[in-house]
Amino acid sequence: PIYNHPASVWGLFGGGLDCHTSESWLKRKVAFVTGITGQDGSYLTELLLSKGYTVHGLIRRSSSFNTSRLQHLWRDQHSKSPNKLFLHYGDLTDSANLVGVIARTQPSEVYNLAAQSHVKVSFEMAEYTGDVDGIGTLRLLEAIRTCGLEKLTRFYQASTSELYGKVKCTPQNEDTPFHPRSPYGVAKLYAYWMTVNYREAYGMFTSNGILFNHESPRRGRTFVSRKITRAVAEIYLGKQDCMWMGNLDAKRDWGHAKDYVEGMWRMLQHEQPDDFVLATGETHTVRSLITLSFSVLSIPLKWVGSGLDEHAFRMDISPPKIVVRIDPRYFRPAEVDLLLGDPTKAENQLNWKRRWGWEELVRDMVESDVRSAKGLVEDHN
Ligand code: NDP
Ligand code: GDR
Repeated sequence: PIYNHPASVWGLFGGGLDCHTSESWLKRKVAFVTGITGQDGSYLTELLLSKGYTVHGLIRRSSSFNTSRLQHLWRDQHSKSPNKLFLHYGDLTDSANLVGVIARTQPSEVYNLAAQSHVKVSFEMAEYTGDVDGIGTLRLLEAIRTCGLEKLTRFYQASTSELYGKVKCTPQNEDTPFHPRSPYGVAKLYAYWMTVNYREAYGMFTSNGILFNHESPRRGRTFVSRKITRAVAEIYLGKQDCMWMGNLDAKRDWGHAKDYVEGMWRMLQHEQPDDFVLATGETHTVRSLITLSFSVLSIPLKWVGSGLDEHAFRMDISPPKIVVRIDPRYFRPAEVDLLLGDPTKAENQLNWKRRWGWEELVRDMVESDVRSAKGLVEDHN
C-alpha cells in the first residue's frame, strides 16, 4: 500500500474552510472508500477512477490475500503508468487510524461501505457487527469532524433494505417505518440515524443510500445469489451433486451492483444531502432464483413437492437427480420475508435509472461462474 500525501495546505488537521469553498473542494475529486475490497467497493472504484477521481481505499490487514477484486485496477506506483488508486491499512474499529487516514488523504467524498455485511453471521457475531457496522460509522463521522472537514467533505452511508425487516407496507420507500430483524439490521439502523443526526446537528453533507439487495459476479460466495449461481455452474459441469439451502420462500428485490454504485455517486453530487432508496421495484423468491439460474443453462428442473424431499428440486433428466435440498442450518433466527423497493425518489431527483433487468443479472452471474468453473477465468472472490 502506498500513502499519498496530497500537497495540501492544511498540514495534518483542518483549516480547510479558510482556503477553499466547498465547490472548489469538491472539484478536487478525492474519494475515500471504506470496504473497497468488497463487491460494491470494487465497482465504485472503477466508476470513480473512470470519472477522474483519486481514490483512497481502506483495507484490512489479513493473512490471506483480500484485494483480488481490485487486482485489475491496481497499478504499482513505481510503474511507468501508475493510476490514482491508493490503499491504506485500517479498520472501522480503530478511531486513531481513521483520523490519520482522513487527515492524510483530505477526501472531498467519503463512501462508507465497510461492514460485517452478512445477516446470518450477524446472529453469531452480534457484538462485533454492532461495533463495526454501527459504532464504526460514528467513528468515521467523528474522524471527519476531528479533521475539521465537516463543512467540506460529503459522506455516503451504505444503509440497507434490512432496516425495513418486518415490513409493514409494500413497496418500501424513504417514509416506510423501520423494524430490523437481525443484529446486522439493528447496527445499520444506528448508523442510519447517526448519518441523519450529523446532517442535522453539524450541517454535514451526509446521505443514506437505502439499497436493496444487489448482486454481481463479484458477490461474496456465501450470499444466496452467488451461492446458487456457483452451485448451478458446478452441477452443470458435473463437479458438484447438490446444493444445500435455507428458506426458499424469502422474497428479495435484486438488482445489479453496477447500477447501484452509480446511484451512490449520484447521491453525493446532488445539491442537498438526503436519503434515497435504490431498488428495482420487482421482487422474486429464492426458489425462482434457483429455477432461473438452471434455465440459463437450459437445465429442466422440477420441484418435488412431497415426502422426504418436500422442498427439493429435481433435475428432470433420466435418471432424475435431486440437486437442491434443505438444511435447517441456513435458516435465520428471525427472517425478513419480503422486500420490494420503490426507487421513485432516486429516479426523479437523481435521474438514476437501473440498466440491468432480473434475467440479465442472473445470466451474467451464471455465465461468469461457468467460465470460472471451467478454469477459463480466475475467480476473484
Ligand atoms: P462485502 O461484504 O462484499 O464487503 C464488505 C467490505 O467491508 C469488505 O471490503 C470488507 O473487508 C470490509 N470490512 C469488513 N469489516 C471491516 C472492518 N472492521 N473495518 C474495515 N473494513 C471492513 O459487502 P458489499 O460490497 O456487498 O456491500 C457494501 C456495503 O453495502 C456494506 O456496508 C453492506 O452492508 C451494504 N449493503 C449491501 C447490499 C448488497 O446487497 N450488497 C445492500 C445494502 C447495503 P475484507 O475484504 O477485508 O473482508
Ligand atoms: P440478505 O442476503 O440477508 O438479504 O442480505 P442473502 O443473500 O444472505 O439472503 C437472502 C435470502 O436468501 C435466504 N436464503 C439463504 N441465504 C444464504 N446466505 N444462504 C443460503 O443458503 C440461503 N437459503 C436461503 C435468506 O434466508 C434470505 O432470506 C444482503 C446483504 O448483502 C446485506 O449486507 C444487505 O444489507 C442486504 O442484502 C440488503
